[in-house]
Amino acid sequence: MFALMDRFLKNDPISLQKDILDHVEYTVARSRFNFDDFEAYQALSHSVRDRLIERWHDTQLYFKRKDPKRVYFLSLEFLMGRSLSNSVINLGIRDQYADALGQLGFEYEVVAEQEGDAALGNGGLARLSACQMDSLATLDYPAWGYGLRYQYGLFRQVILDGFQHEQPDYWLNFGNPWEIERIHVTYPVKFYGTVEDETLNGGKYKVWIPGEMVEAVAYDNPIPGYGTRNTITLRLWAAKPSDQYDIESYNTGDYINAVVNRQKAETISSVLYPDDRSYQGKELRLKQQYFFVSASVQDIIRRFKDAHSNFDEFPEKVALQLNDTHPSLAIVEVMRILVDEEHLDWNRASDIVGKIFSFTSHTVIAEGLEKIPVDLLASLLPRHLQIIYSINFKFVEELKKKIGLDYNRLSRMSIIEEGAVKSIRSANLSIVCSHTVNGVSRVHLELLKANVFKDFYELWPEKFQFKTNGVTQRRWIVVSNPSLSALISKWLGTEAWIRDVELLTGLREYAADSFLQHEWKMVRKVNKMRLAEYIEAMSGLKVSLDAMFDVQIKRIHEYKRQLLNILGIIHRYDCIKNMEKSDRRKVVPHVCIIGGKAAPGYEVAKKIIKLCHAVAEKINNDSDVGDLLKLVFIPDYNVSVAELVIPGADLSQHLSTAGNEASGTGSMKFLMNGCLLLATEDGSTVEIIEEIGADNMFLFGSKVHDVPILREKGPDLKVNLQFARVVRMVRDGYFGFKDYFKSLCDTVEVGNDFYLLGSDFESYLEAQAAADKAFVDQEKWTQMSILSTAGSGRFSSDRTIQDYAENTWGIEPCPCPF
Ligand code: DL6
Repeated sequence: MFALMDRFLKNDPISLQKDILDHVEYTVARSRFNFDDFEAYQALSHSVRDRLIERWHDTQLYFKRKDPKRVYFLSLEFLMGRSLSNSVINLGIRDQYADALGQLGFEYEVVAEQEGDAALGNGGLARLSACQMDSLATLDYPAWGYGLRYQYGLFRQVILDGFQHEQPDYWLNFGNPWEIERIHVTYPVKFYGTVEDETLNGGKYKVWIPGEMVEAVAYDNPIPGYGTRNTITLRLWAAKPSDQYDIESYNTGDYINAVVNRQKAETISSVLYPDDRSYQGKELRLKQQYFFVSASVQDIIRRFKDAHSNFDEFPEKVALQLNDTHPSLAIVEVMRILVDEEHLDWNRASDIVGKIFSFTSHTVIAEGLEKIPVDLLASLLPRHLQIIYSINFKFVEELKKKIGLDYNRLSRMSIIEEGAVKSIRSANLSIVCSHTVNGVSRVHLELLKANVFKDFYELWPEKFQFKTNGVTQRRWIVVSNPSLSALISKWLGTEAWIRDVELLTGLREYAADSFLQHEWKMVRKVNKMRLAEYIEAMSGLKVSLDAMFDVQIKRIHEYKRQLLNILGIIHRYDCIKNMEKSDRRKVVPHVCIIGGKAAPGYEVAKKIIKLCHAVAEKINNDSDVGDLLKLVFIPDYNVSVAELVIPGADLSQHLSTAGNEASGTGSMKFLMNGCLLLATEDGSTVEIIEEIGADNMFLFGSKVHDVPILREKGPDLKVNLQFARVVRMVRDGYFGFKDYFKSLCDTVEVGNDFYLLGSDFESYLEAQAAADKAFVDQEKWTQMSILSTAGSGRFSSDRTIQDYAENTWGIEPCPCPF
């Protein structure tokens, strides 16, 4: 045992210091007597990585020996953010590193700040994947994540004169110590070409002769669990030119062009598509999807074949999770490999496929569902199109037996959509070929059953489940809010809640305790100070710590209704301006903070950002209003900005029109941090109410079932006068840019107001007033804040993952014992 332990790197401050200095000298190639914060970060991260690698090897070796059933989580997006702080917390060596750095004359926090974000995703779905990886590792599940290693992550948002501009995020510019390139783990990925018939040993098979081939190279990112040695793998694929394929083109004599053409292969993994709600049918996007699933499926089958020879055992060893429809071609790729390459009979292959795939949808709107134009697929993946036709033919034949010749329904359920542009419906393919279809909250599942997937639900009710999303408390409390984390542990008398977050309910019994309340307020105040410093550094604006920090940070979307927030702020401003001076003493000061990116082609969202800046310009420069109201737009919102903003927020706003947010995970992060929520009854909020009670938050707005009725009424809806007044102020140019904002104002006029801002405005203002009233009573507010954290346990991704493991994937923990 000693010999085994002895081989591990040591974690005492002296060994860590030596290690950091060695990396300064031999990895970063700087003098150990002279290096800066960034070089310290590079050395530190390599030192941490060494420790990760030890655990990772052990875990992988153990998995190999035990050969448990594994889950493979396929996602086109992972929004990992920074890795350093998360890794040292999960490895349990943060304080030792802080000491070691301190003795070298560096401050841990300053060094950790040097790391850029890995932003390989857009928003909710992508950050969820990252949280779920953390939970999979922590709960010891034998899991792999698979995705794409984009060279350019989500664009950087730059604001010039209040307008959003996009700049590329070349996040790899300064190297990435958190990945390991596996030059020997490569797979060929084919595109284009033709399909031919082949006869082999008396059997007839299809052979795909590709027109182009690229190489997928693996980059492994070790993901450590907390309080366990288990360290799992997030394997991301990068595209490289294929050596095997085009020797011929070099022989044609045009060497330069041949080299340039080869480099084009790399464009497949070059850039993340920055739109999270609409699907554009672009060839590059389809190439990305197929590239990553093909490499992943080849890798999974190779691993299976290393230990097994009979594919009947495949479903006992493999569960494949489709994170939305983006990886749905994995279904077809598995079929292709089993039938064309492994020569399994079609029915046997399709039986295997039906047992291994599960699918989770993250969307509520039918228009957001992916459709692949048949022409595009025919040219890019000719064999896959044939396979989809065969799957569909068999499905429709079976369906006819069950529902008869109801052609409308048959055509709605078909995987192929006829019409001006004949297309493949990725969601239908995923539902037909998966054993389980999951929604991401209870409301979401109800919506899927009633609308988007109604026909399928009626056919296979047993397939449909929901797993309410969750976030990891390691990242969203322990890493981002260390003082709150320490306070919680102190009052609960244990750190066990970091793995077993339901223990947070233990805080309930102290919620009215004045000592806890005092300490809680102090922690929150320090977090507010940090945020205020950031705001000042970023915008020059000084904000009062006595004000309510009132935050809405998320992607900018009409359905998320940042516009409602801004119109509410205009109303507040208007009220203050028209108030007797003596009454102003009663006003609760607000610092309104908004942040988020708009998809580059989403004009309305970009106008909302501009309006936010125009309103801020007016309010922040109005000395008559002073500290009573400030509005700040935080540019380039990303994971690390969220880690700073969330702990400093008093109130957070979640304003989606009911029935439009599948779940929403931002609310869960705020809740964990003791921030009160002002929200509609949508997605996850409905379940948050069950945990903390409606009187512990500020609810407003139409309910899910009201929305279709209100939309139907449309033009006959009563105009709210306060709403009409604030829209008129924007329309009349009170904030400038009159012509530019005209079309934005049009979107909320009666008869046009699809997201029901006008109908919800009155109730929104009432919720705001209730929040203001509560804020005045700081004792009550603090109690509500403690109760929010205490009730947040259900919203941990640990709970979500355990539910998936037990009820969808059928996998068991496999803790590495050494
Ligand atoms: O499930 C994660 C997250 C939900 O919390 C949000 O409500 C939902 O809008 C988001 N969906 C996406 C869109 N992606 N697709 N497809 O990010 O998923």
